[in-house]
Amino acid sequence: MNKALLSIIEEHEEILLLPHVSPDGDTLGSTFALNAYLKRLGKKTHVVLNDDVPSNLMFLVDDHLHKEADYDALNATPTLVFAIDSSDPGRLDSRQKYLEGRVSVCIDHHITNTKYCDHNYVTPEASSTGEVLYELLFTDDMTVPMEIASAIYVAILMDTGSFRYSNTSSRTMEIVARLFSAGIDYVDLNIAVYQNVPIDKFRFTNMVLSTLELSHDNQVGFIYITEEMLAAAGLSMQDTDGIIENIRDIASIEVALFAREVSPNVFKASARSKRFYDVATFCLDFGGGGHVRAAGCTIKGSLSDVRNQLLSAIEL
Ligand SMILES: [Mn+2]
Repeated sequence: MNKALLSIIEEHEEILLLPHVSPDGDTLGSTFALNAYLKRLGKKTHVVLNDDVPSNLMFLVDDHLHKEADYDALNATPTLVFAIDSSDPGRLDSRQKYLEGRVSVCIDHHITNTKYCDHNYVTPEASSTGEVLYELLFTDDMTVPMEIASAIYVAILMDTGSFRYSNTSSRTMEIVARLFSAGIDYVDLNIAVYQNVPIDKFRFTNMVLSTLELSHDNQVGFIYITEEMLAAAGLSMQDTDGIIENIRDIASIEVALFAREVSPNVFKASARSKRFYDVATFCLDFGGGGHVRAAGCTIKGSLSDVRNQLLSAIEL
């Protein structure tokens, strides 16, 4: 355990944890791993999140999770707040209000992290926030409690694309070995995370993939979803997470782009690259950010405006 972090935790009895908007496996796995750890120390904890948790990650969640309005009605009095896997306060939406007047700690691995908390544990070399958290809480001679090991495994698994991406290091695999030694049921976890797609989401995914447009000598693939398409399918934006990865799987593709309409004429664009293209810089030019191989931004305009802006900004 990191001594500086432990001494911060020791000074507080009631603690708030904040995962980022559009929660993924890393932010949720890391949040609930830390939540379990804090509970073991006898702390009173709360997790506040406005967005829905994806159905395949619901198993990570416990009854400490609240929506902002429900949590506010509790009149809880935490004095310490953790921001998890969130590079800037915007990733916490309206919940960034909880940083005010409390001791704040950020645990993250985004190179774009703005160090907006009182204490910032940010390791850009780490594959995931799960990996950063492991290094903060444990040493390799310690046995990691099973429920914590399972949650950290999911965090690392999902942010490394199942250990396929270049952020996977020998240290990542050493940590995973420690998690295996803790006795986690990794087959069960892999099935829960990946082989657990509801049939309506599967059919919807195929519909979104059918919007594929190739450009730049077939090296760029663009897909989209409008609010109308989503409403017709009766699904939420959360159900579109991960669809973009299918585009990157195409042999000729270097850059995959996915424009999602989050409100009328406002699109959230996700970008993924395979070998060399820096999508973090690409998205930064649109006011967004992220990692070199996975980044995002928000663009206003009609679908065709947004498509044109994205495709004309790419030089390959
Ligand atoms: Mn992450």
